[in-house]
Amino acid sequence: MMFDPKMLQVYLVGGTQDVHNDVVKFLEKVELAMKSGITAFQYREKGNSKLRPNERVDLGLELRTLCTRYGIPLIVDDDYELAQQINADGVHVGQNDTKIEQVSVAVGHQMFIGYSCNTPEQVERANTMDFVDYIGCGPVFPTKSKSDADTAIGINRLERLNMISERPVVAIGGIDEENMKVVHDTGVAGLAVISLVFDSKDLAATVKKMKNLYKSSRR
Ligand code: TZP
Ligand code: MG
Repeated sequence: MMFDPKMLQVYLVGGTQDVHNDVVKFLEKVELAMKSGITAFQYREKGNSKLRPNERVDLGLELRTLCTRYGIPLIVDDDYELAQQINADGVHVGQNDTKIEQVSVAVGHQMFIGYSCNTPEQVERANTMDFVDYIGCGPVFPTKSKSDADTAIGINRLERLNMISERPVVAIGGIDEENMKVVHDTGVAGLAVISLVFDSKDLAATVKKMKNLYKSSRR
């Protein structure tokens, strides 16, 4: 699948650790989110995840089937070998993950590449990398979903990073129903969330609220 910045609008990130290590519940929630209109899904299995490598491949293949059925891209966090094994559309790389140049060489033009950046220097560097398709900026607000998360950057710095970036930006970290509009209004191409969707009491309604932000704007 070719990269399109619109894919970033309602970007769900998650792995079994985000659903109390319950694979069945994880797949149910992911499918409901897809039905409700998320525009991308990133498989991020880590932290306190209990899945072994072969189980990640099996689950990844189920996610591959779901993403194809609902017509949205499957992106894998960091593990480009897993991404290749499950024929993902994209791979997302952090500053402390495998070196992005190495990932780019490994995946070539088979996959699009996302890169986490949260300082002006990191964004300027990403601007020089023609293999980077989008950048992820955050955490915007404090988050409980990433144990090694950096300090929150806040709305003003997010706005500044988005202005500097020559790639579309997806904002991540602590986005909730109260703050999603101010995050959207910084001009970012999309919102990436974990707990807002996985912990929602009405997952379909939450996804629809996120979609509506982008429906009523020209982006
Ligand atoms: N990267 C920066 S913050 C974050 C990641 C993966 C976690 C976002 O989770 P939540 O629950 O939407 O704050
Ligand atoms: Mg990472």
